[in-house]
Amino acid sequence: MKKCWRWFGRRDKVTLDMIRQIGVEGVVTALHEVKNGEVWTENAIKEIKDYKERYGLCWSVVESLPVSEPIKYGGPERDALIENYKTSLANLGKAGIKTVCYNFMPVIDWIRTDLKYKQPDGSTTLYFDKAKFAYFDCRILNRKGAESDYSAEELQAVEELGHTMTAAGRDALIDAVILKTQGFVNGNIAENERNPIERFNEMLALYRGVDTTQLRNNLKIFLEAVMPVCDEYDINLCIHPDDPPYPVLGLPRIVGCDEDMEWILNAVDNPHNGLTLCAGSLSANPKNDVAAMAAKYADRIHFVHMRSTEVEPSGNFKEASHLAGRGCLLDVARVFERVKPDVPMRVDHGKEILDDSMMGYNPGYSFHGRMLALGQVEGLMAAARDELSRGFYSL
Ligand code: DNO
Repeated sequence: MKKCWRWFGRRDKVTLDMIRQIGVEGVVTALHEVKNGEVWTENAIKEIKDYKERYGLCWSVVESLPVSEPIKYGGPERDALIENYKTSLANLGKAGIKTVCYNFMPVIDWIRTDLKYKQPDGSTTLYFDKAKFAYFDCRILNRKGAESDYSAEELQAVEELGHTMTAAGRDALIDAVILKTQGFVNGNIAENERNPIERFNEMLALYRGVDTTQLRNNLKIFLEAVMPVCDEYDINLCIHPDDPPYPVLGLPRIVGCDEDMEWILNAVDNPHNGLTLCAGSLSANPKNDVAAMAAKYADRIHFVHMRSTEVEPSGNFKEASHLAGRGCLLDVARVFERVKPDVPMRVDHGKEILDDSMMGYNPGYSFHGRMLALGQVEGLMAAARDELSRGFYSL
């Protein structure tokens, strides 16, 4: 696998000067300052590409070229927005960028309830607490009918949280779920949004009546429209799994399990319609066998995210060490080192260790934590390559 690193542009506190010292071979980035739905111009693409090249680093993967909401819910602006998407893709193609990651999650991208969950060793990690999320849904968003999506135990936990939750605790939850995590990944809501709840509820309302079948149809319409551009420029488009990989807030989510992947690949059977194998997102569903998915779909996987989670019996989960947890990253490395050794890969969601917490890095995108993870993953890759050179493999 090719060792890449997600970089959020010039405002990222992890600079290109830092990452070129730690063995990174390629950069994963996006035009973060361009609003969702607007065209990525040839000039803007060239400017950022040249900037990276001045540091001796190439732009390996776009993450993400965001798909705007009307494309996902099928609004009247869909056709015009798809045209913009095609123009952006063509402009990337002209610049020689061949791997583009995106997702198709309605309204909300990745979700965590705690961004600094304390570990016994003093580091912090990201955490998803189901009861807190249910509280957010039922008591903060006050979503109509939300209660029917939760079990009696979960509703009981919401009730209990209602007695102990402080105003600061509520604010921290809103900050984690809506502002911080969405803000820096080209989400719909900016980090400085003054009325996040109102804005969020308006967005949820756009999806009234959109179920799994409808969302799948809308993905198919999108893919069929953009594939000719991908074919012309040989661009591999690769959809990122849903995180967490199941429906939330009454919204359908369609990239969470093996059956979903199969559906997507068959719906538009073109090698440029591919997947991002995010071992972390997929591992949060105890039914998913991540390494088996990697082996099964390797020919259509164009980008890999190496991270892992530990899932508790309640379904709560946290980021695990890259050497542990349900992601089984050694097996994932075994698959790709054997069948796709050049696939771009980045580590994801490192812990905050040492002075990371003081540096203002984006949640999950610490420097030291991710650097440690990259070192661990390099070790896994070396082990997998060593096995191969001795002629044995298990997956
Ligand atoms: C979270 C990331 C996601 C991912 C997008 C891809 O940290 O893995 O935000 O970049 O879903 O579109």
